[in-house]
Amino acid sequence: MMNEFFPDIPKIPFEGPESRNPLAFKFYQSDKKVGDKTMEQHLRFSLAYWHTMTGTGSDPFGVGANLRPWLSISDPMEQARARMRACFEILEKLQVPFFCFHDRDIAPEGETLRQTNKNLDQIVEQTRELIASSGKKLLWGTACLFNHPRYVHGAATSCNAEVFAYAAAQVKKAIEVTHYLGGQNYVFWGGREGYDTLLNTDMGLELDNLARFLHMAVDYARQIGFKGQFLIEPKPKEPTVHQYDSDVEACLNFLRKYDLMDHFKINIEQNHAILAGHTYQHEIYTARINGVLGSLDANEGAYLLGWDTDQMATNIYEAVFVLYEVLKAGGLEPGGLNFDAKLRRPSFEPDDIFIGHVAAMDTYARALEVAHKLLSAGEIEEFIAERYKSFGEGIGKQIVDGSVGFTELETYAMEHDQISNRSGRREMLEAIINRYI
Ligand code: XUL
Ligand code: CO
Repeated sequence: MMNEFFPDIPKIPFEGPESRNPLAFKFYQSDKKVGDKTMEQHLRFSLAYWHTMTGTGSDPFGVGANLRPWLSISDPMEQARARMRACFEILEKLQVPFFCFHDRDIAPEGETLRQTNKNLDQIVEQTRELIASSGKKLLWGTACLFNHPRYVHGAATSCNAEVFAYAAAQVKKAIEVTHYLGGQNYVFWGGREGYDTLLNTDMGLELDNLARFLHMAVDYARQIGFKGQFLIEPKPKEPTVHQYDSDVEACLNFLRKYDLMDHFKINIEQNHAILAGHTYQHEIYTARINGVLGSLDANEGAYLLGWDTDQMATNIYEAVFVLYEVLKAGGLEPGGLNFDAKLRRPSFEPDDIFIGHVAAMDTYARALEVAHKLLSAGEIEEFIAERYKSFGEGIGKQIVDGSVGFTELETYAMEHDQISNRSGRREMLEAIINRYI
């Protein structure tokens, strides 16, 4: 490859579980079949531009520590162009088929909105060429409605109508760009759509306005022929004290109340799930049984910290339950597994980009194989079916069919009041899972 940014990194080979090479896959083989699909088709891995390319390794206590070859370029547009080329080199070497970005990750803001859009257009043209020559794809696009001070009170839920208008203009452009680059989804994470204190907040108006905004987005997308899937990404807090899209159930309530169910599915992130006091599996399961599982932001949060650490996922045990849900849902397409994850600040060398992604890709590949075996063997599913079998016969079936009410159930209970239950066997089930891992 000409003008490489990472000349010492080869295309990552598969070396198998015995390999000690951090720059080799132990489990991920893109063309390996698991059931009726290849690993690549099941997992649909995606790079998150904001963490992997634009992220500097700063934290609230320190400046950026990341060593990145494009950071020595001082002109912001030249740097943006170099970074985009580096992104495609990383995608190629890692065999990651997709990427995701916010508008402001890929091109710098200008003095005016017009200038900002011009900057964006230039990088988008370059991106389109790189997509065409590499075969890589855009999983989703989104707009950054939370970084600039104009969004201090939110964007679609700002108290200031001028901010609502500006945000609309920004999202209009971001949808156009996503469409132009063949994006398969468009994401709304409610960056600052929430409140800091109820003392200054009209929550009813803010939520109505958020719904108005999303309806306008859907209408505009259809007008320009964008056929991608719209996704909402829940998160309960951070940066605001309370984010409106706090978890999958809150999103479902919002989508139903405002008649948006036909247009939206949900993009679920592990770290957001645990901040909401749920497991990742709980959130995916809830989305699955409500028909709104759209895509996954695949990362891992620190259980001892109350904020969004966005770590690369390396916990196979948890990942098994993620893939179990994905397989039960019949897959993620057009969604995918987006590594919304950043390296720890001390992992600042360029190689860490590759080492980190290899670690996470192997985690999900291994988990996919375990989950597939588990589901094919059916031990867990059979146990659950047996546990609920009373609803498939006799009085249980009548309850399910809707042919009895309280009066009939009272008559039944009078005759059957000596009830016996059976053990839930949690420990036995956990031991079964361990046998597959
Ligand atoms: C923030 C977060 C975002 C979204 C995209 O916590 O997860 O990066 O994924 O805006
Ligand atoms: Co995310």
